[in-house]
Amino acid sequence: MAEIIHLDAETTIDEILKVLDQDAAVIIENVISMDAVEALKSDLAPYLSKEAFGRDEFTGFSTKRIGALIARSNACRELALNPLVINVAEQYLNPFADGYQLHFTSAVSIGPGETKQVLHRDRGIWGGYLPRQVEPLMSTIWAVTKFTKENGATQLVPGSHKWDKERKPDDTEIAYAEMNSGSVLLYTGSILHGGGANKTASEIRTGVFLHYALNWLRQEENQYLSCPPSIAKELSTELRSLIGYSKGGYVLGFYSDPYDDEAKFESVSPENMFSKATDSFDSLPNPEELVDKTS
Ligand SMILES: O=C(O)CCC(=O)C(=O)O
Ligand SMILES: [Fe+2]
Repeated sequence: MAEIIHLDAETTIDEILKVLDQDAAVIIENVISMDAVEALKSDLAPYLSKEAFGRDEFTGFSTKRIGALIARSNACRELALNPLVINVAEQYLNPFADGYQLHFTSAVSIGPGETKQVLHRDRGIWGGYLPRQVEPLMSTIWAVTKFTKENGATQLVPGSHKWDKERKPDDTEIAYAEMNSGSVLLYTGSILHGGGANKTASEIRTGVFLHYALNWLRQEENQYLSCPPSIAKELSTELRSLIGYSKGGYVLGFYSDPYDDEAKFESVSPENMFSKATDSFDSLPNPEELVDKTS
């Protein structure tokens, strides 16, 4: 039977990256306290108590999904900046971009009777245009409740990031992300995975999904609408930058202030919207280097 490797929260980033390279999935146990788990539960409860069920087989008719977690939950804001995860995301994605961004936030509650989700690779959201040698995603699922095989723990196929597109796993190659609440599953955009079936009579499996992507890709969840400037102004500069209110490299993601009749704020970093003193990418230090990178 396939297994997902479990490591503890003291494991070095290098060790975690080694397992991610080999399997494309790893569980880090007991990363956050039970108080932090309770805070997540209470932030999410008002939304998960609504009838937010999926609308098709993929999203699941007995599965609830709640987004906009940075706008809606202080506890999720903290999770998004968890130092261990941020370090892994930074290093894992580093070969493919000069930065990374929060790409997707969702609380996913799989209810009793849900059937297993089709196995897929999350990188498919970009429609198959990305070359396979580019790894676009380092994703997390934080266990808010316990994850068991019976209640819908995520199915994963360790090593399938290296498989040909056509290869399908047999049952012995599928592992389940069984973990205690407070633990986190790290997995990449190229691994075959899917939600598990919930065969229990009354247990609900809830995870908080926070996915990190290369900064030159379009985000799956539009962070500027899910967390508009009126809310983003409450966030730290670091978190605002992480969700996309920042520039990637020289010009990626700049804006010009449409309300500025004096045209003083042209082609500036989004951070300018919150602090007029912080445009640090104003000038091009080395034009030749930029030209070199484009060819
Ligand atoms: O709920 C899960 O465990 C996985 C869900 C998933 O992979 C997805 O919706 O893309
Ligand atoms: Fe997925």
